[in-house]
Amino acid sequence: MKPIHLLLIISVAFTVFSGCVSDRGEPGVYDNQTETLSYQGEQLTPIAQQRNNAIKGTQYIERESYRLQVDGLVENPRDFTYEEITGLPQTSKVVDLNCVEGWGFTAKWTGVRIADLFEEVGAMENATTAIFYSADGYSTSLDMDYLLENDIIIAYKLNDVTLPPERGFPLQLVAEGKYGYKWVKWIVRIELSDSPYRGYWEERGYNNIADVGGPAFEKRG
Ligand SMILES: Nc1nc2c(c(=O)[nH]1)N[C@H]1C(S)=C(S)[C@@H](COP(=O)(O)O)O[C@H]1N2
Ligand SMILES: [Mo]
Repeated sequence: MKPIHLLLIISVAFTVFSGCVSDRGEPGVYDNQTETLSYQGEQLTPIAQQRNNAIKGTQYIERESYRLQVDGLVENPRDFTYEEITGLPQTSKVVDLNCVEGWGFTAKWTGVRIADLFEEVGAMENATTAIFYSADGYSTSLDMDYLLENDIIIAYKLNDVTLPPERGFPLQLVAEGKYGYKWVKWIVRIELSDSPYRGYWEERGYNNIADVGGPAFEKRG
């Protein structure tokens, strides 16, 4: 091979390779786990490039003492440990988070189907709303029908790494198709109810439906 050809091959290879690296960045390492940047042919946003948003900053929750309380209109109200939740059947999917302020990202989310959790506690027939409460005092709600029909999951992993504290460890709701303010982080309690509920941002005028692409605000009065 002529040296000029070798040079050409090297420069093409370098351009292609460095292009990949500079576009997407290196996969991050979180708690000794390396994140995934593609899944089932879809490109994922590196965690370092994902924005986050919270009313009172990061909440630091300890794995050992953590409990998820599930109560309200259920046959068997109870607490779940972190191990009990991660021991339930596991599901992964690629879902976009879209904040109502206009930014968003794509990630792989892994966790438990909320339907499986409700099965554990025996959700009552008359439960129409699930209310989610967080360690920072944040709350939001979603219709039971929406949660069950869309196989909505509560995630404990993001891009194949354990949710970092700033991203909601131990649990974040993956509210597919809904604006970011429905994606409650640091979940500590789920209450099933038979009446509508307005969470932190919804109480301040944001739409309680929160469909991505739909109106951000709601007329009330
Ligand atoms: N507990 C809690 N969850 C929250 C919030 C919050 O302030 N507290 N902010 C919400 C909003 S407005 C958005 S856009 C998303 C951002 O999620 P991310 O940090 O995973 O990107 O978190 C949502 N979940
Ligand atoms: Mo948001």
